[in-house]
Amino acid sequence: MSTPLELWVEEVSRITRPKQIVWCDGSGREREQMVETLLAEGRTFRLNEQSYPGCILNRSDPSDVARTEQLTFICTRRREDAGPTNNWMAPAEAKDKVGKLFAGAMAGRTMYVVPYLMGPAGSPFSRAGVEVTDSPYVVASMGIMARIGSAALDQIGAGRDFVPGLHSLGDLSPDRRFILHFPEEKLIWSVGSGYGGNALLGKKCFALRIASWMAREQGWLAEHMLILGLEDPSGKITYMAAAFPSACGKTNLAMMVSALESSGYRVWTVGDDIAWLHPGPDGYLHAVNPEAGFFGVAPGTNPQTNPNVMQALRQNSIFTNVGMTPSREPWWEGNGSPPPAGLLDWQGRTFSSANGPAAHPNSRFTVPAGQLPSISPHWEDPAGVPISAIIFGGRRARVAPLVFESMNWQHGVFIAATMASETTAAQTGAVGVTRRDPMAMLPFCGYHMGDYFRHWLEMGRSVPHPPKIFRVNWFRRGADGKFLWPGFGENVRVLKWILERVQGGDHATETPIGLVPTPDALTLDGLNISRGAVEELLSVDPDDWRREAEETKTFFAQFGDRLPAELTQEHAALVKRLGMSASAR
Ligand code: OXD
Ligand code: MN
Repeated sequence: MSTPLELWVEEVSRITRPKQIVWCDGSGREREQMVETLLAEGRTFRLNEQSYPGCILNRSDPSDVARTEQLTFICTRRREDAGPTNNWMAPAEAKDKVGKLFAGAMAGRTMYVVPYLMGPAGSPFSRAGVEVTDSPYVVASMGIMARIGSAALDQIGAGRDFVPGLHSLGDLSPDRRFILHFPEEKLIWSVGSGYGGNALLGKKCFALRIASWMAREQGWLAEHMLILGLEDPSGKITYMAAAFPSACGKTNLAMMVSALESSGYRVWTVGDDIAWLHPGPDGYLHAVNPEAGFFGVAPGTNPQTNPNVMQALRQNSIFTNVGMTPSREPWWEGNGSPPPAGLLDWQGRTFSSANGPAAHPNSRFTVPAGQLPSISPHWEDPAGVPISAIIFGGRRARVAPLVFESMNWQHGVFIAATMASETTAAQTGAVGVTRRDPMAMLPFCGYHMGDYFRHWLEMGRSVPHPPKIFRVNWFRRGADGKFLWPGFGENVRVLKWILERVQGGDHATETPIGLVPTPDALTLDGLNISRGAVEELLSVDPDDWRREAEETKTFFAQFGDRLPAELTQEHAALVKRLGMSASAR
């Protein structure tokens, strides 16, 4: 008798009509076959076998280079369950409309069946998915980003406990591109894009949008967060999770070489993009990284900003939409070396600045996590790591201080729900526009954001030792327009203050928005920064925050009666602390 998985694959192949079906096992031989197929297609190249062994470079279709939020839908029976921040389509309409695009879409192509596990093998927190795709690039990338083959099949067995995901490149036209999520039946459909976040269905589609829905049903959290361990001079490691919008430095923060390493502070990487947080038997939230690789933004990555990943990406990695040097090495803006003569840009043209940058601003590296020098010995711990602090951060040129701490969990949920950030090239659309991005989950929450806030409030009440909640901003600029804070490895100085707060240290001043470090609380030895800059970084301007409070009120209004009363109370309390007049409210 056929298993539910076999039946689904059969059903899908009846619709898409591929010339053949290949079940993937994640072996080295299979990877080699994928590379050979990609090379034959002409948009992929092997890189220098001496300096980048096992690495390839892929050039995507120029119209398919980033997540397309406007083409991403949550398909719930009731529109209000998707909420005002998601695009919505009724499931029947979606299946009818997009089903037509899948009909015969794989004719003449191979259909790959990729069983994958999100999370460490043997962990009660891990979940299985199966992606059916006609893209060998997706198979090769999934082989890095997830655990594919037997690890997943062993978990699925003859059962139906897996998230099916159907993906086809279609004709790659943005006019026929849809990324659809059916959270009620835990199903994903994606057509018309081969780009990572649209096409590697284990990542944003499953591990965030579908998983956030599952997490609410089952009492856990699926979040757009890195996970790191901060080792202190006693050798103790304290784990923190941090949410930042796309392309705001999660990868660099998670992999940081600490500026305070000589005094015993060291950072260990558990994950760089997604955290699944479950209440553990010890009363702490425990985090696992569901992924097995890093899909990071290349431009700006160099031996100073991220030496660990620069080492990791020298083998078995995939580079997408970067430039290529005459010696077949990958090249991107801000990699620490000047563009060599004969450089090809991301579209394969001889590089000329008149055509724009050599590497697309959202070009990426895809690297196996186990290759990272800073990878934590616990990154695949089936029990996850206990989280003591959650950090939320955005990219704000003004207003938000370098760091502040919430007064308690409820206030923490409020400061996370009201965070804003300037947009980046990770999504199609204007760059640099400030938008509210609650918990950095605006593009990834698979249900009504008001219900999501409520779930967060409930999670804090249900765990005996909820993490302390902080907000950071590495991107504040001075009057001269320059960044006030050096960032990167120096960010450990902020993590150290957070660690001290977790350990009960009292170097904090109360302000209307939360607790800010006292001027001498940050360890700044060896850093060339003026006292004035530090004061500016930590300053809280009530006028700015009054404007923030007004904007937040408008932002919250869209959630109607699904906005938890606790957040309205927090807003009112902030307004009071800021001493706003009734008319300004
Ligand atoms: C990502 C993103 O690729 O957030 O991680 O866009
Ligand atoms: Mn991300």
